Amino acid sequence: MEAASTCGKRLEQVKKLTDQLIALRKSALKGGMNHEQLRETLEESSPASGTGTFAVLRHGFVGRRTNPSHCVHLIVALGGVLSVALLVGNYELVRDYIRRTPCLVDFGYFSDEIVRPLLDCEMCRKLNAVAIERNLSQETFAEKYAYSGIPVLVKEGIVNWSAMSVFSFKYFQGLYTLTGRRANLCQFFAYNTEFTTLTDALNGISDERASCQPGEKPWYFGWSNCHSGVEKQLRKHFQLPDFLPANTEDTPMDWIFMGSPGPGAPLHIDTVERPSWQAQVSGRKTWQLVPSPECEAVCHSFNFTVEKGDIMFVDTNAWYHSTFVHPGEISIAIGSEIV
Ligand SMILES: O=C(O)CCC(=O)C(=O)O
Ligand SMILES: [Fe+2]
Repeated sequence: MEAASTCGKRLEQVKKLTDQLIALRKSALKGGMNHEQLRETLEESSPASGTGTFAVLRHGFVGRRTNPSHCVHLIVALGGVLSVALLVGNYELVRDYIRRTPCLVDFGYFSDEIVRPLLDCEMCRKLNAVAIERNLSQETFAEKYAYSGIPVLVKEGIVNWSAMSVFSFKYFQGLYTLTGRRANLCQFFAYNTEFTTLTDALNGISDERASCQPGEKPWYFGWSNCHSGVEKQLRKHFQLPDFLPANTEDTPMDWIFMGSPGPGAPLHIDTVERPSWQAQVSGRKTWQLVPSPECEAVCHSFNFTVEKGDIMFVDTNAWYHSTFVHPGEISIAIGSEIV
């Protein structure tokens, strides 16, 4: 726990190092390495390579597999190793170092920024607000938003979901008592909590804290569900948004983000396959979208607020994003990637 909070306090250092790593990536590309070689170098280092784990992980920095006690030394050591490797032009040094590292997912955060293909900044040029739609049709969605990188907020997009009255902290607590610790096989994002697994978070947050009683610590966490029994239960209470094309296949992986008023997810970019929708079932949450570094000169950051009943759609692989929950109800949001 101590190490985890130390990691949190180092976010500024992390940002500095990320900038250095971006510069490193640019130098490596300039020096003749291509994106493929960079990605291979880093992916080969992962014990999970070949298993598809890389593609499934969403947020490298706070992923389930993080070993927080290693992340501070890694951040520092990695900067050193990469700098030396760059100076001597020895990329194998990087590969060897990564092979031995036990802090895979923390490293993944940086490696994503280093090897992420550069974005085509046309997608965000001139954009300085989220697009707002009501009654968004499947045709308009497909034409304007599905793969354009343009984020859209669909006001009152939730139609007749019992999730709006059923989902609560207590509901999820009850749901996951049935699964036991098997629920922890999927990803958990500790964000603004001291827990390392979903079941610890659900069991460790008292009723008083869950309902934001005065003097209680704020909390916020997220997880993906890969338990089929839970999926069945959840899907009784929501459907895929109407604006998704009829041939959209269901993705089995639901993502849930839940927490009290205060900070939500810290600024990050994802490495998932596709853009995602997210429905605000309870509370009010503001999203901050920030263009990736290569687009900073032509694109802008902006915020937008998702109210209870709204559905947003954004390519979380293309925009850095963070969230903040407004005072009032706890925030509960559910979503998935489009197929
Ligand atoms: O809802 C949140 O707080 C963060 C969600 C997120 O990071 C995502 O969907 O990629
Ligand atoms: Fe994300």
